[in-house]
Amino acid sequence: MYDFGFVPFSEINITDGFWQYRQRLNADVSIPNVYKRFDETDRFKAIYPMWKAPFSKSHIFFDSDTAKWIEAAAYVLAKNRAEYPELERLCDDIIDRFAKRQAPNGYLNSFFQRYPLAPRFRARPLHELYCAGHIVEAAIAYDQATGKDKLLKVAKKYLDHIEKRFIIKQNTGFVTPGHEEIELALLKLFAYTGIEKYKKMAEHFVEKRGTVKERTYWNFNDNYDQHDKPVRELDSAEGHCVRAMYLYSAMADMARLNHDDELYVACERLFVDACKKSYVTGGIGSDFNGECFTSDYDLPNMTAYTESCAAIAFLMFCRRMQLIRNDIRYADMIERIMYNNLLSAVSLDGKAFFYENPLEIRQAELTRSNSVKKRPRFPSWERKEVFSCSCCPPNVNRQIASIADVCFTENEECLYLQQYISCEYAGIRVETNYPVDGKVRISATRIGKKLGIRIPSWCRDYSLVLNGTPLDLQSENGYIVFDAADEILIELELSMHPYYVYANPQCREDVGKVALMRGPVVYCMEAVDNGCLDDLAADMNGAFSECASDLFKLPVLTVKGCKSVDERPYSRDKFGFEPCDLVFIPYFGFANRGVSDMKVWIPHV
Ligand code: FUB
Ligand code: ZN
Repeated sequence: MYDFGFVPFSEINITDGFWQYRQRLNADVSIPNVYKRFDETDRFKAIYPMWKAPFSKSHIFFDSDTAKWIEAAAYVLAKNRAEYPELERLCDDIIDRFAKRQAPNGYLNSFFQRYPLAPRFRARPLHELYCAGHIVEAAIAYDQATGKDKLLKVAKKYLDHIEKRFIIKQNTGFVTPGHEEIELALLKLFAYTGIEKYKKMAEHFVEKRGTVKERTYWNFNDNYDQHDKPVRELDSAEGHCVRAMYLYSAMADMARLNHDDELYVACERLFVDACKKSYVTGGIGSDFNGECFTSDYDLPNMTAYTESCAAIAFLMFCRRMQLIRNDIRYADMIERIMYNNLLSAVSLDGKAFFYENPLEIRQAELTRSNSVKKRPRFPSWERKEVFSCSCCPPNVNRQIASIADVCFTENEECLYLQQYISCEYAGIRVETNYPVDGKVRISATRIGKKLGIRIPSWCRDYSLVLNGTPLDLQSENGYIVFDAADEILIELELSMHPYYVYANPQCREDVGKVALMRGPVVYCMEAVDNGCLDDLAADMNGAFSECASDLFKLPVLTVKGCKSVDERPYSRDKFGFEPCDLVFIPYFGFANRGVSDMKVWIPHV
């Protein structure tokens, strides 16, 4: 426990394969495109004082969008600085604006500074500390990538001001932020600088939470922003999902840094509960109202909220948990998120984003009621390049740019390979086309410790060859550990045969249905390939066939299924079906060929 080191993406070279392609698309298309959309929507002008850009729009969390964009760009620069001078120029320009905008006392928030009479740090729901946290994260990333510390100086000065107002003088209108984020950012800054003060500030914000009566939103319960009880007493994942997961991430970091069992146990409880509230795609947040968790196993498909930021935040929490204990559940959840909800958030051309990631689209639902007012609310069925609340696009950008953060964890005895991405790190070379196929070649050159490899929980069938000799080894708690004192070559093959998964019977909408998966990737059916989806069912004994797809970069699956051809609504006899072929595509690729009905969970015979 507690002895795992974080292996940052900056020390790992992604050399090939699925994620190299995704990272290129992110750096070459997505990040520049998000910049353009943010520029058009005044996010960068908003940093100027009013006299310089009098008609520009402004918003309480524009600064967080901008900071996340800088962070994403910095991650690209960290690996390929020479190739992206324009990204660096754009970052420098925005950073200069932030530096000029900062008040002499250190305060920095473009929205509040536009309105000199707007009271600062008076209203808990207004995201000032949330924006500050994102500026801190961006500052660390940019300093690390370029050695330029202008934003870091700005961030530190702002934190001095925050410390003075919230901790020393305590003259603010609230004690803890209405939207968590600054806590994990402070801990990151502590890790980066070693300056104890930042850890203390993080601990202050985390431990005070739920111990003082604070003004909250009039229309939400106190658990909406996790201040209904002290964090150590939290026993279920509640409220706004992004807020919750950012808080849990900070709690996990604190537990690790302080070897704090009580806090870890609270985090573990929250992890277990969040899993019961998570979709097969790794998405969380079943309800649009409050972007919140609901109850265990309440996972509606068409109205799933599953905000992209929430899945990313869940991944962030799991990544921190696996630094405390090498438990396969954390790595499994990371993998579930990274190949499903994370990737569905961005279009295959890299330009557009989903805020919500539904698991079913049925356009006829819109006309079920004659009354426009009574129609249920559905997520958008098309990705968009920008949103008025555009938190998700730069979050997706920064997560993809730093995806190699999830590859390894290590302690003194063992280096664990957690996710299969073609890469090199400290004497280890991983070569794979995963998840296109399941072959992984891992060579280790005297790494000076053991090497553990993860056998994902979805995998029931794998083969192993060590230095040319086939081995029949069972994984222990999901890992196989090798002595790597000498040079070793491991050839692992995970079976990529497609398989069906069932939902817990308490997932009411999925009773009698299955979802198709191949490796870690969830598949779905779209009407554009299958026609009307309502009368189709999976034949559990049917064969599968695969066809490579340049669009999805993963195979399209054709599965033997069946189609109901009976028009009667009911019958005393079982309904008959005719055999047919069902076409499945990777879930992350849905809605890339126009709006189409779509299903992840399908009935089966
Ligand atoms: O409030 C800031 C961000 O916008 C949240 O994290 C998202 O859920 C969205 O509400
Ligand atoms: Zn978001």
